[in-house]
Amino acid sequence: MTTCSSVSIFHASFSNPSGVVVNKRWQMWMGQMAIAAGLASVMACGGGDGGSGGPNSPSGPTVSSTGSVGAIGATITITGSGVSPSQVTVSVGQSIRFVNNDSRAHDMSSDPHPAHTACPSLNRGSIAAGQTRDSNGFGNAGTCTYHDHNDDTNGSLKGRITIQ
Ligand SMILES: [Cu+2]
Repeated sequence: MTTCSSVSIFHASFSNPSGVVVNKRWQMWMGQMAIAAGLASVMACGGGDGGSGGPNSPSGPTVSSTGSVGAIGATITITGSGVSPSQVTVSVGQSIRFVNNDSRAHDMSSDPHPAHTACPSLNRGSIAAGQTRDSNGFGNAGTCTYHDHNDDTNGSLKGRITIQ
């Protein structure tokens, strides 16, 4: 059990009736300070569950995934020359569609390589020649960049998606 004695100390000092006439404004100010201090000590004592979002928490994705395919906001075609267009803009909740018109497979994946963690919506596996693949929906506004995981240093197979 956690001890938070400061709360009861403050409570005692203000529940003790006194014959001395105290300036009312001063009394109210002291009361507010006691409440503030009491709340602060409760919050300080209440910790210990580790919480989330603290400085030691692992950073999540830059743009979350809705977990399912949304309306197609943009179509990106892959050929032997690379991706086109390399920069597109879609709305929050929408997906992008990759059309692989090249003669080899491409594995379009979120940056950074090889973790692929920034925009998990994009990690939809290898797209065989002639096939089409839709991303999952983008869950919030932001910027997603991607690469071909099979050819991660090829600049013509990198692109940028702005979600707004
Ligand atoms: Cu990769």
